[in-house]
Amino acid sequence: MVALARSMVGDHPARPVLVLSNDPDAKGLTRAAEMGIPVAAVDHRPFRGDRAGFEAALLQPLLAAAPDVLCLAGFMRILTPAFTQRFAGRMLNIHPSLLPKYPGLHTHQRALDAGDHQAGCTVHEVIAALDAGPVLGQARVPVLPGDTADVLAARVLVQEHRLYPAVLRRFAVGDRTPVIL
Ligand code: NHR
Repeated sequence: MVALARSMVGDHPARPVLVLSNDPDAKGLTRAAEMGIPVAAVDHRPFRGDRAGFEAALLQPLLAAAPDVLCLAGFMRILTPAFTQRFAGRMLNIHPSLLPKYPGLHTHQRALDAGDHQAGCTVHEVIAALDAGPVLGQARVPVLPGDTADVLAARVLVQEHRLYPAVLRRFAVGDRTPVIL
């Protein structure tokens, strides 16, 4: 999120209008506020079993900020089809695997367990089906001997911080040509 926000300066076609979290204690909210970006939080916990209610609450700050593009970054709540439809074609996510490998959770451990020699991250459009939308970019890293999930995750994260800004810069001007790093 900070890498995205920092990238939106100078001749960049986009500017951040809101950082919205489902965790009121997320460090990213403080970081964003320090950068002068409006922030909001909607705690998902009181909405247990009521995804529609949670999303209705998310919509209030979202509609007020009126973003053209939504970027999920570490957002861990599965979104309903009604929500993904509403923002169809303008919501992105970065996922820590080389999709279509390893949609969902625990991607690094799954790559290690499979004996993969490469891992990485993918920016994709968010559709109702989880981690299945059109791919807008990928970055690869080697899997090295002795890697743990945490060590591999840290190596992938460095690439996430390069890839997501590169994809957003294109996407913001309507260019969906995949970015390959
Ligand atoms: N929603 C839709 N409809 N489609 C996608 O592609 C989505 C999405 C919501 C989030 C991010 C994704 C990731 O990059 C994302 C993509 C959360 C889960 C999950 O299982 C899965 C994938 C992603 C995010 N969430 C559990 C849930 O019940 C909660 C897990 C937890 O809290 O640890 O929402 O990884």
